Amino acid sequence: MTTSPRASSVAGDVPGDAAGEQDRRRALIVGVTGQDGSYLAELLLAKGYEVHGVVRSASSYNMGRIDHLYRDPHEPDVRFFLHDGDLGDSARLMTLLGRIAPHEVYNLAGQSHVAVSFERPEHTGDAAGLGAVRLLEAIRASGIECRYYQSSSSEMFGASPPPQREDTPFQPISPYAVAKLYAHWITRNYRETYGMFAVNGIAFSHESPRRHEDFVTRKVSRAVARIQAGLDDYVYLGSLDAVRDWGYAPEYVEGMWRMLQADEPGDYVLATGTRTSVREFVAAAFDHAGLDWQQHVRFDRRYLRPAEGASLIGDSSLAAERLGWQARVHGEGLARIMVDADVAALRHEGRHWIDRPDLPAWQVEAAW
Ligand code: GDR
Repeated sequence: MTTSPRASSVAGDVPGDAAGEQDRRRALIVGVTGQDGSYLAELLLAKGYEVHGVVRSASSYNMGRIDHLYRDPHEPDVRFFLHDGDLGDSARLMTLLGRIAPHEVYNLAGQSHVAVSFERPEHTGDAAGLGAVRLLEAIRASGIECRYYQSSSSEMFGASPPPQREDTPFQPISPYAVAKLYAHWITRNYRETYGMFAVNGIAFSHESPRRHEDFVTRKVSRAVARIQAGLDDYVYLGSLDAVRDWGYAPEYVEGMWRMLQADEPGDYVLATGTRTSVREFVAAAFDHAGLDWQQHVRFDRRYLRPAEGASLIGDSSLAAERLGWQARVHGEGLARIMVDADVAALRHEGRHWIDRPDLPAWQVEAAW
């Protein structure tokens, strides 16, 4: 079912004020239609929250990942609401904050594709960088007492050698990473200057069957399913030598939530601590489907990046110690989960939210 944001919001954009609802915790997720936003919405709803998502106005809305959370607003106990808005519209952010009065705000929005950021550096800076200060300033100006989560990225470490921790120097090497670094520091600045409970989760790559196929893990798992089904013969990739620390997105949104439950605000690395090269991920994914990857993978230089940094491998011992957070799924286990999901999706045929190859990742990943 495809819903319009307005259709799932109650009149006036605000939930009712019946007894009990006053005490319920409210969260605002900017970027609710993306991979992380959808998992976080599920997590918070399961914890009893009232969840408000900001959805970017568009001629066609991208609701695939959250359709299953939709309930008709006339049904009793609806706790999931969607609102038009985006990180480019400060006035709208102020209005939403004033109406919803959230206890927690999660900024998961913004152009999130590293390669795209070389093509669209200005847009990336506006969305991933300035978007954060618009939201922080809206919170400050509205005087709402809430906790703020900023989705920082391991890409900020860039050329710094692994393992990367909270105190590892940042050496960004892409417009995306530079934009994220601005958002990271402005979040710290608001924490230190205004005493806001504002935190950065420095998340290493986290993947799932909900990943857009413009990212390499999903591109590979989807290709494996299609090749196994006889629909394709090859997948075209760039660097197989790149090394990432790949974790499982549902575990990472739990880490985000834990950061906002801590006694003190702080910045934390979220990572598995394990290294997997693109080649190893590819081999594991094909192997799981009984295929030899070397027969099906072709090189295409269009997928090479102008700059490829050091290996990104995180050390999240601070999050383990202070938040009790630890990643369990990584690398090859992740490849198996993603291949299984794509094989099942293909077998069940029906239209799957995943199947929007017509939309670029920057449009699908999040509402900014
Ligand atoms: P990444 O994700 O840059 O780690 O950013 P991506 O999956 O795009 O690239 C991972 C590595 O794979 C190499 N690669 C390819 N990448 C893509 N997309 N397509 C290909 O065909 C291909 N072939 C090889 C890349 O060069 C790269 O080294 C992700 C995003 O989610 C960011 O938003 C987030 O901040 C970081 O992870 C942490």
